[in-house]
Formats: sequence, structure tokens, C-alpha cells
Amino acid sequence: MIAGDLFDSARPDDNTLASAIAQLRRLKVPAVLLPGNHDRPNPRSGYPYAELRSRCHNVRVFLQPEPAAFEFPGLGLVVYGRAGAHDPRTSPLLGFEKRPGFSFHVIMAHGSYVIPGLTKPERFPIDDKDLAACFADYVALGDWHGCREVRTARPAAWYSGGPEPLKFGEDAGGFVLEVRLGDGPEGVRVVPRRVGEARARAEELDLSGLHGPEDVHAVLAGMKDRTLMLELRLRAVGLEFNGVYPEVGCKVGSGDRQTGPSEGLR
Ligand SMILES: [Mn+2]
Repeated sequence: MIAGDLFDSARPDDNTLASAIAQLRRLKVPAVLLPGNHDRPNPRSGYPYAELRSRCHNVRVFLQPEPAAFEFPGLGLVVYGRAGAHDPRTSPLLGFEKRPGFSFHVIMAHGSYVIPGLTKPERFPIDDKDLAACFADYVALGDWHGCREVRTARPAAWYSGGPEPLKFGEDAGGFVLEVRLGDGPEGVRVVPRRVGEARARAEELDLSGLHGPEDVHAVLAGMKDRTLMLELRLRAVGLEFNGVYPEVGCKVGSGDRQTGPSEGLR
């Protein structure tokens, strides 16, 4: 289950879409996708999910804003959800009807768990009262970037967060959740599994000991690491380092001269 914002927008570039499709095709189990506020489908074309579904036969996608459900009779499971195109002030948990004859009921919802004073209630609010009242055994939440349990009583409700951290300072990212549904005394058991590889590091590079752009390129080349999110602050006075540094996607220009040492270039 992927509870929304798999893509940053409803128009992912070709490489991003192809890479998501390739990963989903590797799955040996069924997958259910719920679009989020970032990647809600184009109502006319169904893009990007039309292509994704035609290439990944194991993937089902909630495409309509109305409450819907996918049944998995072999598992005794129903998964409920609605694409995030409804009024952002209403709870994404409302409107589902429990289907008879199944053992396990999971609701997927994309929105913001309501913490008074902290979260904005107008952004697809998921209130603890609505959670407590719903018939689900488990509620799979999406929107927040970090892995977080929001409800310990029944039904259990968690955000898995992103499988990799998305921003600096988001230490809680990098997990998926393994959710076990059972009839026994244990009931629902949720185990976070770390899958993320990215590490975030902030560094300051003092250029004053270096002689020019070639030296900077050499230092940056030594820092290259596929799993590293690097926030680099370049500190220098003068124009001898003007240039583009594609290693870190930054440009040092004369504008920095007037303000003295460059501030927070990334
Ligand atoms: Mn979102």
C-alpha cells in the first residue's frame, strides 16, 4: 500500500515514471496506490496512472474522489480509499461502508492527522474521533514524510513516511511498514523496517586555502556519494571561484562579492 504522493506532481517526468513502473513490476505481491494531493490523477486522461496500471498488472489505483474499495478474497481483505480530489476541509476517512464477508478491513487515507495547534485543520484533516469511529482494523496514512504511529488504540493508524528522507532535518524518513493483521490476541502488529539509504550531512567548505575553480572541483569530486544529501556552504571572498559547480548544483557569482562571504549556497 502506498498512501499517496508517490510522485511529486501528477506530471512526473518520463524517467521518474519509468523508474516507478520498473520498481512496482518487481513486486511479487499486489499493490494498492492512493493518489495524494501532489499526484492526484488528471480526471480526463488518468495520467500518470493509466500507463502505470497498463504496465503493472499487480497494481490497483484509487482514481475516483468517491469512496471505493478493492477486494482480495483470497486474503479475506478489503482495502478502502478515495483519490484526493474531494474538498480538502473534509476528512478522507468519511463515507466508507464496511463490506460484509471479509475478515480484514484497511482504509487508506491521505491527509494530516489533527494535532490541535500544530496541524492545519483545512488540509484533509484526520481527526482522532473519526479514526476511533471507523470500522477499519488498520488505517494506512500518507502525507507526512516521517514514519509515525498516530494511534495506539484500535484501529491502529500509522504514517510510513517516505522510503528515503526528502529534506534536511527529516530524520524520521527512510522506513516502510510491515503490517500484520491477525485474529489472535496480538491483533494488528506494525513493524517499521528501515529501507532508506540516504544520509544528510551539512558542511562548510572554506575556499580561502584553494587556488581556483579546479581546486574546488577536485574537493567536490572527492565528496561524491550516491547516498549522500549534502548541504554545502561555500565560504570565500573574491571572484576567483566564480563558476558553475555541477557536482553540487551551485553557481558562485559576483553577487556574492557585495555581501562578502557567500551565504548558504547549496
Ligand atoms: Mn500530501
